[in-house]
Amino acid sequence: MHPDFQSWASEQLALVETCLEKHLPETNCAPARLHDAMRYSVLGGGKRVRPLLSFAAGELSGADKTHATIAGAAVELIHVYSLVHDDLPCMDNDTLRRGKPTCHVRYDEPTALLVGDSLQSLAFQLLTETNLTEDPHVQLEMVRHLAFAAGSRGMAGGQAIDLDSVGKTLSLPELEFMHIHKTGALIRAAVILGARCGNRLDETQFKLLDHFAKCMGLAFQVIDDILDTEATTAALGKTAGKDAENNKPTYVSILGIKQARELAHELRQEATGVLNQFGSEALRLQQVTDFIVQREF
Ligand code: GRG
Repeated sequence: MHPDFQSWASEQLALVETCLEKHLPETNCAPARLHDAMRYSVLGGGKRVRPLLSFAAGELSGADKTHATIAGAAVELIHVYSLVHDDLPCMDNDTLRRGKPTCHVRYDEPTALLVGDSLQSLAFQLLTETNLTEDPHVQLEMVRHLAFAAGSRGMAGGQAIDLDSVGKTLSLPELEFMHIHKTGALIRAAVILGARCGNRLDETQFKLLDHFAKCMGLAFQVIDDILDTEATTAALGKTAGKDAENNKPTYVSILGIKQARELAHELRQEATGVLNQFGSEALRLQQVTDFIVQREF
């Protein structure tokens, strides 16, 4: 990782952590158990990739740092809600998340359900209680964008397709369609919301940025599948990752590891090609992209 990027990222991570900490309800306020579970699920864990994208896109568009922090934190809250629900027995039935017992294991299932619901509401509360742009219509568009990205035509829809794909063979376009929704929609929202906090970009540039984010979101997922396979192979000597073992189609199960790596490389090249059109102003976004595609965890 570039040393300059490392110190920049640490600074941004501290900002988003402080913002999340400040806006999550305290445990001394009722209902204490729910608030404790919300804080347990959100704080002190995760790579915070989505807020980093909001910060970097915000720098490109000349956003106020405080505003980009709020945009990134709102997207992160939706992301954590999705992880808490995804881990539930009725979905992926996972016991570990971010190196700790999952929310329903540490607390209980009804609490985990309510944690997800409450984090989703908190995201929109956060996004609406501060003026993030001079033009209120732009802020309204940010709220609409996040709502759309989280809903049935975005992340929740992608999750429905994912659940429905168990035991099925998906074609590559079908797998791509699922991931563009399940993980891609929120990655795109992180980039676009961060950028909407500034006023330096025109609508053509927003289209370019969205195309960049779409490639990045897919690259993120392909790499996730590769890392999942590699981790399972190293730990158990098996050649399929957790999702494949759960009978879910993955990029590796469909393409094989070599072609999946090639696809990740192509998507990264395409994302970089789009960023190059912004010139040196997009350096941070390039660095975050490199961080995401070179990650080893
Ligand atoms: C329950 C409505 C609903 C949606 C769930 C995103 C999602 C949809 C489920 C997550 C399942 C999963 C593990 C997908 C693989 C890619 C992914 C999103 C991994 C987790 O994101 P990271 O790597 O996690 O950014 P951290 O913990 O670093 O934030």
